Amino acid sequence: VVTDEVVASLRDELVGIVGASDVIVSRDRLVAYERDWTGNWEGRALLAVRPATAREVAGVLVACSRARVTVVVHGGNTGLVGGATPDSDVVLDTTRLDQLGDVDNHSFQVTVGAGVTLERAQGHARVAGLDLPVDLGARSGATIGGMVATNAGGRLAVRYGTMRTSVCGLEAVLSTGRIIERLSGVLKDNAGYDLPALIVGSEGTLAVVTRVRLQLLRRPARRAAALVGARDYREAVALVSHLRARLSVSLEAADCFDRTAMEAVCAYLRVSDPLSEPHHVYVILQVAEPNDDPAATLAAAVDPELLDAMVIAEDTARRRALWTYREALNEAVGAQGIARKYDISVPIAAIPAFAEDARQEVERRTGATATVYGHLGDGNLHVNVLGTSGADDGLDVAMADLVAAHNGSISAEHGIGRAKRSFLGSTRSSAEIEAMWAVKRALDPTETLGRGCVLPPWDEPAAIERSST
Ligand code: 2HG
Ligand code: ZN
Repeated sequence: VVTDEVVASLRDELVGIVGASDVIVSRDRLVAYERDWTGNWEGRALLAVRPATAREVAGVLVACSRARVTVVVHGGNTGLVGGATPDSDVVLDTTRLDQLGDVDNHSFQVTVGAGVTLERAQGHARVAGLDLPVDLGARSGATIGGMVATNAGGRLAVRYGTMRTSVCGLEAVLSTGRIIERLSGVLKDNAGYDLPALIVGSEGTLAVVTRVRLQLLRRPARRAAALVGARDYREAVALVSHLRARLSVSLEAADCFDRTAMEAVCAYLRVSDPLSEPHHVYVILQVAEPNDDPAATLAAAVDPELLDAMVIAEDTARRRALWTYREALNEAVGAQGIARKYDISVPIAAIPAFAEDARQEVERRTGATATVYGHLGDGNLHVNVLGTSGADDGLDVAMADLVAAHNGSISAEHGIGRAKRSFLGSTRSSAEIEAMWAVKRALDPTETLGRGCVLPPWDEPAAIERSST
């Protein structure tokens, strides 16, 4: 327990580092940091601090570790696993780490501050005719630092990979106050351990990311999107595999959502299903072409039997409107209540069997119908379950078992955070978790960063363990 005296003297020290206006102590301002927007996570912040440079971050971390106070990093608060929700911690808010570097026209790279939102980084790149290879629905709030810390995936991962693929360097601060800086962006650099790679996806438990060097891509000349109705997941997976083979690099996105999800989003947005008949599964596709007509390419590649159940959007406005059906789902579900969220991945061939097993398991245990959507091309489904008041750990265990049985991962793209840490052992072996703890202790010896996140407590039996190894 951190006493009021410790907090008061820490506050004074932090004011000395960042100035009084960037140390937040009033309760009515702290509440904004204490709750995640899904409603699943709520905690308490001792205070919040808003450093503007890596040096200031270093000062903050040293002061906190010396005072034995833990720190949780807070970007846009769009995470879904409680990783940014404090639990008697200091909140390190990255808002002021907001510099945008010049776009380098030789390498198509840019360096941006951790607190820059995805939308702002996209706008900056687009002025130079370039774009970010990662995109997701929460773009107006999600920060680049948070996306790096969680190795965010999103809708374009099927084509350009997750955040990791686009990070060509970063600057990060350890809890010891040491600053790691690798921002030159040189593509070939095999000098020693790849520390930036280790920090990507470490969810604020190893270091605080302060700046990121990003690889950009040339903005495709023309894009088209399509919504296709499928009979079931088998047909949907077959469609995506067929398109990947036919379209190769033109296919930029292959997301999906089920009928329950379509009904939820139509009710939420007060719109109607764009297809004339209801379907069990909807696939939303995006194709980019430098020269040819992407809509024609798409139409030619789709099985003629499916053409009846397809709408194509060619211009930007219609394409955006079509994507809204998919991107508003998270909010549409949130408007119905607090959902239990499972973010799983399995080999794409296992999607039809997994989706059916998951649906049955949810129905049997809760009586509810799961709302399922995700990134079909990545084998990544988001299973949202409403109306499970209180903790139904039985369902969590059953889902983890199901994922393990299908050789998948309990966290595809949202991370482990606080939500999944007792299940880490269902996807990672004890040898891996031991190695992770060794890394954690080496980089954050005072265990100041991200307490209670990612790694299961050293001495606590895991809720479920992987049977092999
Ligand atoms: C998405 O793909 C996001 O829409 C959020 O990853 C997923 O709401 C969710 O469970
Ligand atoms: Zn997603």
